[in-house]
Amino acid sequence: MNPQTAAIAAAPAAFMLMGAVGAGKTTLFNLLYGREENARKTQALEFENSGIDTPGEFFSHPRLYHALINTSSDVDILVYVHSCDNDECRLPPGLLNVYGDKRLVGVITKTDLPGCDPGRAESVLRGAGGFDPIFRVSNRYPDSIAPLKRYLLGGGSTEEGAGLS
Ligand SMILES: Nc1nc2c(ncn2[C@@H]2O[C@H](COP(=O)(O)OP(=O)(O)O)[C@@H](O)[C@H]2O)c(=O)[nH]1
Ligand SMILES: [Mg+2]
Repeated sequence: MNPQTAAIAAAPAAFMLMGAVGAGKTTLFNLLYGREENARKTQALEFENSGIDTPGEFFSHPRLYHALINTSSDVDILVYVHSCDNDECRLPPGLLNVYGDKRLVGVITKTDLPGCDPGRAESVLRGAGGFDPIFRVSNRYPDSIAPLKRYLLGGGSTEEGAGLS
């Protein structure tokens, strides 16, 4: 384990954002930590306190699955980020089975898009894995991420998240 991952793993409840390119992971990550910068294309693992942002390529290219799976071994919560306009959820095979003790959280982003049907997106996620709770957010409306932020950074209460799913 490298020093950065060791620091992450030592945090109370470390989490990792994962999902396809363009799902809104980095925008969400920046909002969670109050970072001002615009999301640029994520080229490598990005660490911030107890969180890790990952490049979408890690999620989508079989050649890179191992990088995602290795990193996920160091965290407590796997956060799958899914854009509301995406009707497909292809999780890297085996990702969710490698470590049985993880919390699996779903986040549906871009709920501001016209035509977004969050209920439908949620059933896509439920069909793909045991994500619970599932949060609905729009990164365009930072207030909408408050329950997720409390869940990930504020002690891990599920009450708010469960109310939204
Ligand atoms: N409408 C809308 N656009 C978003 C939202 N979240 C992110 N985006 C946009 O989607 C694009 C990809 O976002 P990014 O955070 O880089 O995705 P990543 O590849 O998963 O890290 C950017 O142009 C963002 O501005 C959202 O909630 N609503
Ligand atoms: Mg990114």
